[in-house]
Amino acid sequence: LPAGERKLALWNMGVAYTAFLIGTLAGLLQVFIRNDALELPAWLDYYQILTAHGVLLALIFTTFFIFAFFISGMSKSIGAFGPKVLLWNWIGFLVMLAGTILATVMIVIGEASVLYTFYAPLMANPWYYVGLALFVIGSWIMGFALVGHYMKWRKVNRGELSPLFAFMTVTTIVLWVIACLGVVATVLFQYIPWAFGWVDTINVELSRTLFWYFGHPLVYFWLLPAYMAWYTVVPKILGVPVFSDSLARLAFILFILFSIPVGFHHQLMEPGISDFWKFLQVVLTFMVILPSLMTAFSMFANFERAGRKNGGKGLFGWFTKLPWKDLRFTSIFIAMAFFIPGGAGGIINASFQLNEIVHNTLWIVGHFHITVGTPVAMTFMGLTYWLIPYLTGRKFSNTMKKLGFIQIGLWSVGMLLMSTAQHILGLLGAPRRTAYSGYNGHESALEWFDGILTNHVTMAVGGSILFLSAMLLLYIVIMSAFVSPKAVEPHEFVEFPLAESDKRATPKILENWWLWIGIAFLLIIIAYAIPIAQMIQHAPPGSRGFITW
Ligand code: HAS
Repeated sequence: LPAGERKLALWNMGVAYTAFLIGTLAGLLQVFIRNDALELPAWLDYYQILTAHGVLLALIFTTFFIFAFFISGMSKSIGAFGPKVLLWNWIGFLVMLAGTILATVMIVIGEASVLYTFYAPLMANPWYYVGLALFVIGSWIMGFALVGHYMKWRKVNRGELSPLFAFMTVTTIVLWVIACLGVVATVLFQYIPWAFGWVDTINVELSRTLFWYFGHPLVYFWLLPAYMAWYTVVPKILGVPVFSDSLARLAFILFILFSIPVGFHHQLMEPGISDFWKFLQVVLTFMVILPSLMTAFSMFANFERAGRKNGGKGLFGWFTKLPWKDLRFTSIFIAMAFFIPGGAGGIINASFQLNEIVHNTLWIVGHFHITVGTPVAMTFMGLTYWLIPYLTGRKFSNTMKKLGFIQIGLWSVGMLLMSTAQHILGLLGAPRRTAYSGYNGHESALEWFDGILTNHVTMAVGGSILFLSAMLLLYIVIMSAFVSPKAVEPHEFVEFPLAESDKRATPKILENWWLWIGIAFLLIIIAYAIPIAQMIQHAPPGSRGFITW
């Protein structure tokens, strides 16, 4: 890659892993507080740490990492950035960084203990919302800069389908921009005027709805870059071409269509929305499961083709012939395996009646640790092992590979313990987001739960193993960014694995953006227009609409 893109990607990676460090530390404190093993000093609050954990890991780490991956992959697949694209990427990066610093400072000084979902009526210091707004604007600038680079490629290569990596990057950015419209609307027109005191009240139901309009596709903004690695990087490591170019593109298009008009499945227990609209969005949620099932199908096809190519015989013999000694593959494989229960849990959550059992319990915390916390995070780890040395031109030694295996092993065991305990505790009724000591007049709610897997100690043990794994990962990151010797011989350079994708049979209509964006908006209007109008109409006087001056 040219030096400009390397530097840009490395800065994004640097911010991502700084957030990862603070975020995982907050996670460690979290499990100890819930276990009553730690009493916080008066200046530090349970909700403050929970907010830091969620914001830094789920929002900041992921977004900066994703842009590091996009920048490197776009330059690799469609060519070097022009000076304008580089400049706008830097501007976007700096705006995003400014927003991150502002929001983080507000959390650290205890002015924004409102959790990563920042629902009203909890109110943060207004500058926290300004920080969030800057973060989103920065990400849009970077996103548009990358789309500009893509459009230039298309102009030169008129009538041709773009390389799969570029297509998937643009899809993810389109999804992100449409999704952010909800959070931008609520932050700019509801939270900022309310938190600065320009208005007295806020329409809570509307703000929650606009948040979840954004909040659900947000999870696909995390997932799709992981899927990009599964579709384009994994086959290369396996030594096979992409299984089906058109299937991969169709799966991504389905995410544009169905990932947004589904936010009500986070609000199934809320009284302000009628059952009809909830049910409609439950049906649409089941549509968004399809592209993940298509992805699972493609992955098994990759494995079987690669395993058979390597001499695997019989029905399952190919399984043993996969490159298990390749850290890049094994970490992503485990990530995928975690997504089987992770996805199944999502289907349970989305089933209207079953949601009553799991909503607002620790089950949900278990669910997102085996979706974003493992399938996504561990795929990002699998990318980190080669992407950083690739960008810095340093060696990735055998010792680091061994440490990498220990790291992913620890992450898997830690996550298995922690998330299993969380799922079971949730089914037994342990609430999420609750500081237990003194809960509901009890000395401690911990006494309600005992047993091996239904114990908060198991959760804390899992959390501690995860923290150990995170520190090991950071050691590998620092070594491959600053310390490892520079590669000299050709075989010492780390490659950017990107598989061949045969697009001769792929229908051109799949890259007709206006068509898919148009249908996406149509579905959004069908799913949201009437319930939002009702929320505005039925809001108590004084909080009707966005701003009541
Ligand atoms: Fe979710 C809540 C429904 C996917 C993240 N979700 C959350 C929250 C987060 C989150 C963070 O309907 C909490 C929000 C909060 O703070 O309140 N979720 C779903 C559904 C899916 C889903 C239907 N979620 C995700 C992903 C996330 C994520 C992905 C992050 C990246 N979720 C819900 C619902 C709630 C919810 C409700 C609200 C609950 C409540 O009441 O609050 C689907 O997208 C899942 C589809 C996935 C599959 C799996 C396919 C499997 C694959 C792996 C193949 C494996 C291979 C390896 C090839 C159908 C692709 C083979 C290996 C072997 C060993 C055999």
